[in-house]
Amino acid sequence: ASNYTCLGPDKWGEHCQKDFQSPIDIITNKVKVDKNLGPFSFSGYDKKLEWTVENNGHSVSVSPITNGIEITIAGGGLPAQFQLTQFHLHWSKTMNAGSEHSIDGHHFAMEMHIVHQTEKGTLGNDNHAQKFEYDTAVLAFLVKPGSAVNEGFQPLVEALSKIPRPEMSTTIGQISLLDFLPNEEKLRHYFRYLGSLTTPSCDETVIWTVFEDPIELHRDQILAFSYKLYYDEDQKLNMTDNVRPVQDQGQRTVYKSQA
Ligand code: SG4
Ligand code: ZN
Repeated sequence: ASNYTCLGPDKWGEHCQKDFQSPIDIITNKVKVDKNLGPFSFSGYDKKLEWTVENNGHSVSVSPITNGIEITIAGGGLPAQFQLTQFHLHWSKTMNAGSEHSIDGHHFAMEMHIVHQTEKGTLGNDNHAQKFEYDTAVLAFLVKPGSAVNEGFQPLVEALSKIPRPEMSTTIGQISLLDFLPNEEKLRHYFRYLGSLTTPSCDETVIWTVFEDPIELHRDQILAFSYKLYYDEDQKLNMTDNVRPVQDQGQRTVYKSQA
């Protein structure tokens, strides 16, 4: 992860040296099945929208232009409804190094993070008032290279050449998240643990969901991220390996939805 956010992850501040950090390696024979981890309800995931696509200097961030449409998730063992804010990706030129999470030590080509937010401290009622610090729910999808072009994802790939440098942005449309996510049956199978943002500030406020079933993109679709995007104004540093190394699981348990 050289040059990732100017200073490498080993030089990130003390907020990033705590005990509940992300990503982690998920060791499948240690996960615990949790009956409360039922299916998610997705709302607005099927809506064809325009999206703003921005090179923000460490990833490509894709935010919905919602015009009042709410895109939310609930269920899935989450304590509240969470609202979509953006999605972004992490990647490498190497097909087994671009994911942040790993499964039994195995990294994937990329990882997509669909980020959702809720308000802190809104949980429970008067009897059960609970201070709740986890205001972010990230749905993580591992990406593996396949032989077919993923047509649903292609508009995003084509937009990359318009935003080579930091702070550049463009729009794409009419696209829904379901155009490139696994089908709903497959979305029932996921891992769950509590952790952090994977970039500074590294806030320990994230309910992580890592889906078992990877998304398949063509190898060229994956490589486009490394070759079209740059970290710097001079277009000298390809944006690639924007991946934080795995962190200690510590005392945490990783749960799995019921099969
Ligand atoms: C990437 O740098 C995104 O571009 C950031 O999104 C994101 O920050 C950051 O990763 C950390 O998110 O799911 N990997 S992560 O833990 O979502 C936030 C923006 O800066 C706060 C919009
Ligand atoms: Zn991320």
